[in-house]
Amino acid sequence: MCDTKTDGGGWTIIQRRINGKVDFQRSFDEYRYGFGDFTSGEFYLGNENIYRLTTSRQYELRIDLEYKNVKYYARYSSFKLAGEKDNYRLNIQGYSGNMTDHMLYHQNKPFTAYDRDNDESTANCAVQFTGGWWFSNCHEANLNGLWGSVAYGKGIKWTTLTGDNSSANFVEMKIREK
Ligand SMILES: [Ca+2]
Repeated sequence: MCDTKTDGGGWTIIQRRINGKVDFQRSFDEYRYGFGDFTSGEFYLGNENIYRLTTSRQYELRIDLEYKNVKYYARYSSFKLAGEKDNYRLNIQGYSGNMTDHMLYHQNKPFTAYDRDNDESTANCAVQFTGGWWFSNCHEANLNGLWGSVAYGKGIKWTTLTGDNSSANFVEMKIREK
C-alpha cells in the first residue's frame, strides 16, 4: 500500500490505524510476519519485511498522526531495523516535523511483544500497556497501542499530544528509499 500524495509521494506504508478494526494485541511472531489487510484499512507490514527492505537500501520514515482531528507529522532521515537475531532492534535518527521527537526514547531498543520480553522494565511493557513496540522502560510513543483506549498508557500514544489517557485517531508509518 502506497502513499503517492504526501510530501512528494513514493511512500510504502508499513503501519496503519484508521478505524480500530484490526487487533494490534499480537504475538512476536505475528509482528514478525505482519497482520491486518488493505481491505480493513489497518495493518502492520511485519518486522521481517521491514528489516529486509531497510537493510538493503537506505530509507527515511514518516509518521502521519491525527489527534482530535488535527494533523501532525514526524520525519526521520534514517530508519532501519536489525534482523531477527537482534530482535528487530530500531535504528531511527534525524527527526524533523511538528511533533516532539518521542522516537528518540525508543532509539536502539529491541522489539517486545506480550510473549517476548526484550524491554528494560521489570515487567513486560506489552503486557502492562499494549501492542508490540520497541519498548524501553516503557514508552513515550506507542503507535501500536489499543485503539481508542483512555486507560493509563494503553492508547495509541504520542505523549506530548495524547498524554497518558487518550489515543490518536489516525496513524500511518511509511518509508521511502533515499
Ligand atoms: Ca521486561
